[in-house]
Order: sequence, then structure tokens, then C-alpha cells
Amino acid sequence: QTGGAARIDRVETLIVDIPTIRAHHLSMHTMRSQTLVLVRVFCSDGTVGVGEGTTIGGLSYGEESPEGIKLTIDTYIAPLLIGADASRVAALMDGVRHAVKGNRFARCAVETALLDALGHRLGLPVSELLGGRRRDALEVAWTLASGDTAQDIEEAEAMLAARRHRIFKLKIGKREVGADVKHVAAIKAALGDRASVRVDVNMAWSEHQARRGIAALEAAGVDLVEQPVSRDHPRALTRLTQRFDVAIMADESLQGPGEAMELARTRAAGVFALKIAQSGGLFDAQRVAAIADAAGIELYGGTMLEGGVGTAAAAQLCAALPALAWGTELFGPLLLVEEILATPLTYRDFALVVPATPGIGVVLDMDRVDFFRRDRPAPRLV
Ligand code: MUC
Ligand code: MG
Repeated sequence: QTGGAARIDRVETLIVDIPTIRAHHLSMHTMRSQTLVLVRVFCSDGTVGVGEGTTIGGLSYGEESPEGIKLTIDTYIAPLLIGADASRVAALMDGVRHAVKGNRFARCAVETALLDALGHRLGLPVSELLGGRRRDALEVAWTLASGDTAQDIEEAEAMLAARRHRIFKLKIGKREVGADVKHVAAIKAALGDRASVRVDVNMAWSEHQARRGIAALEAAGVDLVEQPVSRDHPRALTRLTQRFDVAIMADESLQGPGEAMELARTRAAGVFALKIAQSGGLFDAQRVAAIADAAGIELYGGTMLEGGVGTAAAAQLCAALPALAWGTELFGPLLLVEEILATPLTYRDFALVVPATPGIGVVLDMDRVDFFRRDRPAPRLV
């Protein structure tokens, strides 16, 4: 330990449940609210770092649940950190990775909080700690997933008119392939060249369904198809990528640098959905990006529909990437009825402005956090 080093005094986690502005239909789950696990790391120099571990639909998207993320941090990660030099973020996270296998969302939340605290300590945005920012604003897609074609078109038109989004990702895979293709083709026909239309199947198709579906989607003018088949069938993803011209993007198949290497080696995708949580943290997301760069694979800044904290952290990473050919989908806070930040993130001209203040660049509104926290004490009757 160096003299005068800031030490980690306390690690706090809490779960908040925030309603979404409308139902969000995915192939494996319909969201009506989103659950965020917030982490705060309190350091001896007075700095406090915040992080977020967020997934979609309990255990329906991936192997970590909000309750499991909280338990992993409280029981297994926090004790490793207490008393340690708070500024040695990479070394601390090496230790965490050694002691805690998997649990990438939990590790990402903690790493985010440590980087946020370090940024406050040094007076620098996290993007500067990751090598320096290359861009100050990130193009942001919106997901159309109301479950209704006409409502989706209306929503897209409103987003275009407000200059908020001109890239739309459609969630499909729940209905029969033909019905989904019809839905997508109607939206693309309505929006024409004014928007890029992409789809996310969230692993719902068999390889045979994917061949049929992707051929029709390509003909309808769709620009990109995300995770058409299960991550359990990596060779099917490779065959689809070889077969079609339309970009095929890996999402669920991409769970950190090891899988990035394998997907690159087997030419399984032309685009990677780069997610900080799924990668295992911001450092590991940078490693995934480096593999993509070396393999000539393009990047897209993906989301787990995080709130403002996770979104700001991902934005700091995306700002520092060498290339981001497909933009981002860092719209998570906009799907929630409230952002629970002291100052909301700025979305304008189809982009998210990357926060430029120290750390990840956001401050929680603790009154609103208390309002939405799951274990909120019952109001006292007087
Ligand atoms: C996913 O599978 O990519 C991102 C946007 C959205 O609506 O859901 C997600 C998760
Ligand atoms: Mg996806």
C-alpha cells in the first residue's frame, strides 16, 4: 500500500424496480418494468463511485438475475475490496476475477463503481482513463417492441420528427417467422430511406427458420440481423454469416474476450454487439473491441437496457473506441418512467451526448432511488 492511498471503506448494493413507459416485448420475455442493481463504493478520501448491474427479464435473458448480482457482490466481491487501495482498479478486478468465476454483470457493476471513484479522485471522465475519448456524442438506436405494427410505426415517426432516433431495432422471434417478416417489412416500407431498420431475434430461430427469415428480411431492406439462432449453435451462426450479405451480429454468443476470439476465428459474425456487462466489465469490453479490430469485425454499442449509471458507463467506453461502425443503442434510461439521476442524460440530434464531468459523469438522485428501491421501508403511520 502506498502512503496516503484512498482505501475502500464500504460497498453498498441496492435493487430498484422502475416501470417502463410501455410494455417491451422480446422473444423470451415481456418487460413492464426494469430492475437495476446499483452499487456504491465509499472510499476513505471521500470519493464515492457508482456502478450498475442490470439484466432483462429476471433469468430469461441470461444466467445472472438481479438478486444473484446483489448477492454475489455483497457476499463474495465486497469482502475482497474492503481496506484495499481504491485506485488500483485493474489489479483489484484481477483479484475479483480470480476469486469469482463468471458473474460478469456483478463484476462489471463493481468495476464501473471503482472506475467512477477513480475518475472523481483524478478529476477525469472514465473515457480518459480508457485511453482518451475519440468522440463526444454517440448515435443511438431505439427499439420498437410495442407488439403492434401500427403503434411501432407511429412511435418511429415521432422519434424521427423529434430528431431523437433514426435507427430502429425491432424485437422479433416470438411469433411465427412469416408474421414477423410481415411486421418488419411493413415498418421498413413506411420509413423507407429515412431510417435504418434492424432486427433482434434473441436466439429464437432454428437454423432453418433463420435461413427463411433472413432471406425475406434482406429482401425487405433490413440492414442487420442480431443473434438469429441460439448461442448453443455457434456453427449455425457461422453458416448464416457466410450465406447472407446482410450483416449478422453476435449478441448472446459474445460473452467476453474468450468467446470474441472464437467467434472471430470461426468467422461467425460480421458485427459484435459490445456490452460492458456481458463482456465482464469495461476493461474486458476493450479487449473484445481489440479482438474485433484485429479480425476486421465491426462494432455496435449494445445495451442490457441499463438505467442512467450503466448507460453512462457504456457511453464512456464507446467514446474511447477506435471505430463504432453501427452506432449504439444506449437508450435504456428513455424506456424508464424516471431516470433517477440528478441531471438526466442529454439525447439530441439522434445521439447521446457523452457526459464530460469526472467519473462516468452522472449523479444519482437518492430521493428517487429511495422511492423505487425494492426494500423501501414501509411508510410510518402517525
Ligand atoms: C438485446 O438483446 O440486445 C437491447 C435493446 C433492447 O430493446 O433489448 C436489448 C437486449
Ligand atoms: Mg440482442
